Formats: sequence, C-alpha cells, structure tokens
Amino acid sequence: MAAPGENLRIDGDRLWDSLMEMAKIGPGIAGGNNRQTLTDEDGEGRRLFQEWCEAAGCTMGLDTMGNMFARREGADPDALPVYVGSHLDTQPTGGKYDGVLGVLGGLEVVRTMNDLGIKTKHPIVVTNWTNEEGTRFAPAMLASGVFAGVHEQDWAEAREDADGKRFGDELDRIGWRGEEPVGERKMHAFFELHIEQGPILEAEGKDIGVVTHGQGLWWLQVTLTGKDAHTGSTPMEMRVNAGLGMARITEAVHRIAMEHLPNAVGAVGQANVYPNSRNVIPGKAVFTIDFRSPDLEKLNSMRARLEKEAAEIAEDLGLGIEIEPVGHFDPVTFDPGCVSAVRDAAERLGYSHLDIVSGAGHDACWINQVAPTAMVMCPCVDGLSHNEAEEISKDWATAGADVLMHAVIETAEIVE
Ligand code: HGY
Ligand code: MN
Ligand code: MN
Repeated sequence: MAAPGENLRIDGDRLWDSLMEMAKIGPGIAGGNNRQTLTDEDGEGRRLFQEWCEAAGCTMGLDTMGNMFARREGADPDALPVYVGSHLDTQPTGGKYDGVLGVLGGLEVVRTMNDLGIKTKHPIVVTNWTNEEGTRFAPAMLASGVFAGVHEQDWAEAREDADGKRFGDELDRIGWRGEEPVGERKMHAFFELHIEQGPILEAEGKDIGVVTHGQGLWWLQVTLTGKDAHTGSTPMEMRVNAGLGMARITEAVHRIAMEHLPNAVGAVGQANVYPNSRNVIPGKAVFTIDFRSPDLEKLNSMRARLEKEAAEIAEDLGLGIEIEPVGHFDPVTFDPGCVSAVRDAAERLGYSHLDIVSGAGHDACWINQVAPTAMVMCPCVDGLSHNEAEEISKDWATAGADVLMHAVIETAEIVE
C-alpha cells in the first residue's frame, strides 16, 4: 500500500496547546505535574481527554481497569484497529510530557486525519492506560499488564497505596470503571510516542528515537526489622539499626550496578524508616530497589548478587530481612515490522533518527506481548524526566507526532 505522502504533517501548534491545557490539570509546585493515578486530578484529565476525543468524532470505550479507548472508524469496521497511545497519569513530581505526549500525540493524529479527510481501512484507537507510573500503586504499567494477561485483575485491584487505599476502590471512587472486560480487544498493531527520558537523542542531535528494544526491570521491596531504641542512651554495640542496614544495602545496589556496566542501572527510589523520629534508632526500614538492563543475564545477576549481599548485611547487623519482588519484566524486543514503519516514516519525513533501547518501562512493553508493537521517541532537555523541570521543544513534539502519524496511517492502510 502506498505510504502516506511526505507532506502529511500534524498541526504542531494544536498539539502543543493541548499539552499545555492538559498540564493545567494536577499542577505540580515547580511547573510540572502531580496528576497521580486515580486521584480527582486524574479523573479531571480523563474527562478533558474524553471531551477532546468526542469532539474529534471518536467513540470512547472504557474497560473495567479504567483503560480508555477512543475509536475513529475505518473503512472496514471488522478490520482490527491500529492502536496508539500512552498514559495520562504522572509522578508526584512529574513533568508535563511523560506519557501525555503519547496520548495527545495520538489524538493529534486523529485530528489531522480529520482535517485532511484521510480514511484508512483499519480503524484507529487512541488509548490512555491506567496507572502506568506505578508510583501510587505498584507495579508500573499495571493496567496494560492486566490487558496483556501478565497480571490477574483481582491482584491488581487489591494493590494498595501508602494510605492503604485499594486500586479498585479508588477506580470506583473517581467513577472511571467501565463495563468492558479487560484484554478482549484485538489489535492490528500498537504504536506509542514517548519522550526519551534519557540524554542520548539530544546529545546525538537526533530528532527521533526508533525504539528497537526496551530494557528489563526488577523492583525489589526490602523490609528490614531491627529494634526501636533511644539514639542517646543505647550503647553502639547493642543497636539493631534498620536504617543502617538500608544505607548499606542502598550502597550495595549502586556498586552492583556499576560492576555490571555497560547497560546496567540500579538505585533505591522509595525509602521509609520507622518510626522516623529524630531520637529513635529505626526498628524498621522499607525500601524499593530498581534494577534495569537490556541484558537478561545481567538483570538477573544483579538481583541474585543483591539478594546474597543483603542477607549478609542483615545477618551482620542482626536484622530480619524480607525481599519481595513487586515489579518485573524481561527485556523487550519490539516488532521489526512496526519498528521499520517508524524508521521509514522518519526517513521519509526527513527527520534525523537513531535506533535506541528504551531505558524506561512503558505500556508498549506489555502490549508487545499481545500485538505487533513499536515506539517513537523524541528527545527531552538534558535527558531529564520524573522531575518537574522535564522539558521538550514544540519542534521535537511535532516531529514525534509526524512520525507517529505516518507509521500509524501506513499500518492502517489509506483507502484511496
Ligand atoms: O518506571 C518506569 O520506567 C516508567 O516511567 N513507569
Ligand atoms: Mn511514561
Ligand atoms: Mn514515567
């Protein structure tokens, strides 16, 4: 089928205006966003997205995990749709573009197709996946994981946030649980536009990342049990200090990742000590380790090394230790056909491009298990993300959505 003409371009101003409009919902305290999943702000963002989709002539589907599916009809209503999208939920100190660019970039593809009167054989569906971030309810990519059959829905709905609120109850509270069973939708293909969240594209001066693979991930939640005691009157040799254990294990995580370079990362992002009082030796510490690598052997080797060393540290300090995997996916290889559609689109449009491995996890990593999937990436300033100062340029957003549109339209087959 003829590829779309290279003159087909999205409306970058309209995309940018929509990004800025959505960014007003759940504002952060430093110019970014705090629109965490299943909060009232998430509900507000969903309402705005639905309003825009319906104004663009789409019909909105909603499944029992709150995943949203805005459908633009194709010439053949029985043809499997080409899906495009990402997530609207953000980190507590998130940026304006992580996830949102992929959802509103997908909407912009539909808006442009409407403007140009483009008809495709396959319908197009723009998605918003619930709880991609996994910051309020672990793990990340929770609802796309249920859709892909990786997680049981009951288990997912029972996930609790730091205040003990259940995912399922919060979904009902904000009124965004649909009727549609999760995962019954079949896809012709899925494309996700996302900011790189790393420094490579900007440093290399490239407009587009053609994502061939995604690195794998382990999230390990560690609970150390020691003994609360007075920080002043307790002799050093009598202390059973969970905070000290956490510090030593945190350092071990960094050292183990460094020893597995290249292509390995590790850090502790979430950490709590109890009772968290200035003059009480922490009797308990709960923290989450994040290991990632595109190399499966390295990924599992980091986990094995950490579990061994953490047990030794705990024993040395007389601490109880529990290590619970709370998130995992193996390294991902995206569909070569869809990846080529992205690369050819960038080439045809005259955008510089680079094959790249995604450092972050994305809904596409799970959807890749049930449909041919690929990702388009655009650079972000200083590679910064999961930070309110996250920034991209309008040109980068426009280039990414242009490539997304060409890949989607080509895969959905223009009807002459
Ligand atoms: O953790 C991740 O990689 C994604 O941003 N949720
Ligand atoms: Mn994201
Ligand atoms: Mn993110």
